[in-house]
Formats: sequence, C-alpha cells, structure tokens
Amino acid sequence: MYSPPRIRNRRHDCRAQVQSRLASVDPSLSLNQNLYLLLRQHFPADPDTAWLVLPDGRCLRYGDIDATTACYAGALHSLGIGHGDRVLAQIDKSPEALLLYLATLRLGAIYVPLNTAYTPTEVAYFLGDARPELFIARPDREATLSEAAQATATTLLTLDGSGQGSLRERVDQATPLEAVTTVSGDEIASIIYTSGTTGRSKGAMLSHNNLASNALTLRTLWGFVGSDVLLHALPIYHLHGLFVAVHCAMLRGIPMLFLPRFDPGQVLTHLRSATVMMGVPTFYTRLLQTEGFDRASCEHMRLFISGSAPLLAQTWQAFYQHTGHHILERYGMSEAGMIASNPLAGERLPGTVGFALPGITLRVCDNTHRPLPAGQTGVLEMRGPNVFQGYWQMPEKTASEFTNDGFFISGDLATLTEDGRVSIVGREKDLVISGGLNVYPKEIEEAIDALDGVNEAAVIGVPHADLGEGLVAVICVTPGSALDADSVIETLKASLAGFKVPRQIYSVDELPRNAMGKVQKNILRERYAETFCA
Ligand code: MLC
Repeated sequence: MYSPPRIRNRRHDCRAQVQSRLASVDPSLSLNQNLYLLLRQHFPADPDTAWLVLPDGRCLRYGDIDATTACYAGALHSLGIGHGDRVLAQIDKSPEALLLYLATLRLGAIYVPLNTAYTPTEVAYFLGDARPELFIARPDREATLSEAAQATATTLLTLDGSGQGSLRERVDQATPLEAVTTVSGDEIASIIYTSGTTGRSKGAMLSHNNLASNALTLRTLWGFVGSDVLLHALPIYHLHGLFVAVHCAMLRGIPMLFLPRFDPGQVLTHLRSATVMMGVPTFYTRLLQTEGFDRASCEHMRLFISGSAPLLAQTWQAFYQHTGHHILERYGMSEAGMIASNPLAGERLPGTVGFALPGITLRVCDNTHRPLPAGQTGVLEMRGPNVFQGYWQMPEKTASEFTNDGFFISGDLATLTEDGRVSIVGREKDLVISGGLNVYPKEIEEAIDALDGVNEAAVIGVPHADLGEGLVAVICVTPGSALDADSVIETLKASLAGFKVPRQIYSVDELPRNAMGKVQKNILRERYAETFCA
C-alpha cells in the first residue's frame, strides 16, 4: 500500500479544519474520509432522480450508483486491486468511465486518468511511472499497449465509449463489494499527470480531503441548488471535468447532461434543458460562432463558468452582448484544484479571476517569497486544504515547489488588489495553454531536437483565436538538410499527442539569444504573434 509523504507541519492545521468540516457534514466522515462516502451521503432522497442523461436519451439514476459501483469494486477486487493501488485509465468519456472512477475511490485505490490523445509512446511512460496494478484502455488500443502493460506487470482490460469491453464482462460476473474502504483524508484519491518543465510529466497526488474540501466549497460558492441541471461537455480525464464538474453536481444530487465531447451544435440543443455549464474559453468562443446561439438559447441558464485557461476580456464582453450573461471566470490548477473565483453575487470583472476561495490563503511574492504590496506583480503562492500532497515519486521536485512556511509556489505571475482580487498577468514557467490543455515547450523541443536534420528548436505559444494559444516551432535545420515542416509534423504525431504538435513551423538560420546564450523567446513570440490571428 502506498503511504503519502508528509510535506509540511502547517498543513496539519488545514487537515484539522477539513476534518472538522467534514465531520459536521456527517459524523461518520470523521472516521472514514473516503470521498465516495461523502458523495453518497449527498445522493438525493428520491432514488429515481436522474444522475446522467445521455444524448441518446439513456438515463442513469442516483439510486443505482451504489449498487453498480459495488459491482465495479467487486470486479476490481477480484483482480487484486485494493487500498493504495493505482488504476490507470485511458478511456473515452462514458457513464461506465465515471462508475469506474467512483468504484476506485470506494476501494481506497488511486484513480489515474489519462488524456485520450496520448500516443502509445506517451502511455508507456505513464505505465512505467505510475506502476499501476490495472490499466483500462480502449479496445482499439489493446494490441498496441499490451506489451507495455506486460513490461510493468500491469493487468490490461478494455472499455469503449459505449461501456463495452473486458472490464464490463468482469463487472457483469463480479460479486458486489458493498464496503466503502476506510481511508484517512490524507490518502491519495487520484493522481493527475501534468506536463513538466523538464519535459517529464509529473503526477500531482490529490487526497480525498483535497477533493472533498474543494467540492464542498464550490457547491456553496457557485450556489448549486436542487433544481440545477449541469451541462457536462468537458473531458473526464482532467480535474476540470472529472472533479470540479462531477463533484459539484453530485454533492447537490442534480442531473448532468452528459455529452461525449464539446460539440457546439449538441451543446446548443441541450442548453435549453440546463441551468449551469462549465467550460474552457474555447467553448465560449466556439459557441459565439454557432448559428442559432442567442439570448433565447440561454433562457434557462443560471450560470456559465470558465477556467483552465485565460478568458479574453473581449470574449467575456462579446458573450455578455450576445447573451446577457457575465461568464464567471475562476482559476485553478492540477496541483490545487480550484483556487480563486469571481463572485456569484458580486461584480464579475473580465480579466480577473476573483478572490481566494474560502479557507485558501493567497499571496503575491518576490523571488525570496516575501509578500509584495497590493498592485505589484509577483509569483502567486497558496496554502489551504486544496493544495496537493506532492508529485508522485518526486520528493525533491515536491520540496522545491513549496516555501519553508508551507506555501505552494504556483509559477503564475499575478497581482492582488487591496481587497484581494486576483489577476493572472503571466507565467514564470515556460508553459503554453492550448484549448485548456497545458503544454511545456521543453518536451516538444526535445522531440524536435531528436529529429535528423535539426540543429535546435524553440517552441512558443502565440495568440490563437480559437484555442487561446497555438503552438509554433522555430527550427534551425542543419545545412543541406531536406527536412520540411510537413514531415516534422507527421513525425511528431507518431510520438506526441495531437494537442502538443505545433500547428505552424518556421525555419530560421539561428535563434535569437541574449548575452548569456539563452534563447529569447519573447522576441520569437513578438515575431510570430500574428501567425494564427492575421
Ligand atoms: C484538440 N486538438 C487540439 C486541442 N484539442 N490542439 C490544440 N489544443 C487543444 N486543446 C487538435 C487535435 O489534435 C486534432 O488535430 C484537432 O485539434 C481536432 O481534434 P478534436 O479532438 O476534434 O478537437 P476538439 O474536439 O475541437 O477539441 C478542442 C477542445 C478540447 C478545446 C474542445 O481540447 C477540450 O475539450 N479541451 C478541454 C481541456 C480541459 O478539460 N482542460 C482542463 C484541464 S484541468 P489534428 O491535427 O489531428 O486534426 C486544468 C485546471 C483547471 O487546467 O483550472 O481547470
């Protein structure tokens, strides 16, 4: 069984706060802090209440979740999966994928979701790093991935987007496991992989309490009520779609209109039956371009929430002009869940992410971690029950991302007003956010540098009307090389997920460098700023 590392003493204060808060929700939670138990305690009294409504009309009900996840848990248990074991999943969005997640929680095991766009090469890395006991893949990937799974002695089962596959066969034959494994709030519920500045992905370990405290806060902060209906069009391999959206809905016992992906036409159809939607900024820019999307289509909507990438003030304004809705922008990251939010009732200001969530302390610091006066730009640091337990098997990396007094150093540059309103103004890390997905240029540069005929490469993010930022690679080819942009893109696609592959490639004789020899990416960003917006 895996025991999470203890990081900072001060964090025990946060833990105590969360524990007493959870115990006030239900006394049994002070003994067993399994997030599944907390969710179950909030299932609506009427078992017929819809949980997931699918575009084909299929409906799963709250009253069936417990018995069904018991079957999933029984199937996992029969494979030897238990407390602290990792369950890696690279599967399409489906109700069964969500049931698998809940059953993993229920068993006290650790759910590790992967972006469905990752290539087999990338998945092999995650298998080697997470060392899961079980890997659930799409059936069409089974043959390609079985060798990598064998190499890590991982059992490989399959699940497709319609809920079929060898996992399902196991579930159908399983003896239900009714128990909810007792865990302490510090134990890891999920590992979310984020790309790394060094090119190596890091697994952010989130505990049952990290997820529970964040979800309870958001449910109240965003005013969820029993009559709400959440339109769910986000992927469920990431924190936004899996935790923020699903937990808020389940802690209020409301239905989710569960769409397989973001398709503007389908969203438009279902908006008429929804009251709340969460999305990345690309959702909103695409909706604005969708014929028929107007004030009337948003008539029943109570709230549009945006996050995972900066929402341009012009998109916010255009959305308001078009629909009469002020999008509520919030700020978060894999390492800390949701951190700040514009208010539900107060003024929502475009270009700001609002105020620290209750229970979370934010400060903007200089590079010696001294808080700066209001209005000055520095690095945003945070402490609270939301902050993760560290990076999976990277204790040094974990230690370097915390200050001595227990604040997590976000790497985002921000300003704070006197009254605590946060604006994110830049990034300390070399990071690009494209369509709500993080990409660290270093990883892409290493892949390009490894190609025959490349001397060196720099990868940058530049404004992209649809994705927020689009990736551009600037490459110096070796003299006489016949390498062309199309072949670079094709080769990269074989090993990197599509969203990491640069959409435009420029060839140059040399990269601009400063006196220290460092590539001046700011110059490249200016030079190629118009690439996708001209
Ligand atoms: C897909 N593609 C992308 C991309 N998504 N390229 C760049 N950036 C992206 N985000 C590429 C594919 O590789 C493919 O390329 C082409 O676009 C079409 O693929 P698709 O799958 O049809 O794309 P589409 O459905 O249009 O998806 C775009 C999207 C999607 C923006 C709707 O990426 C999405 O749902 N993003 C949300 C991500 C998210 O949930 N982030 C939360 C992280 S949590 P080709 O060349 O093959 O045609 C987090 C913390 C927090 O950040 O605060 O929330």
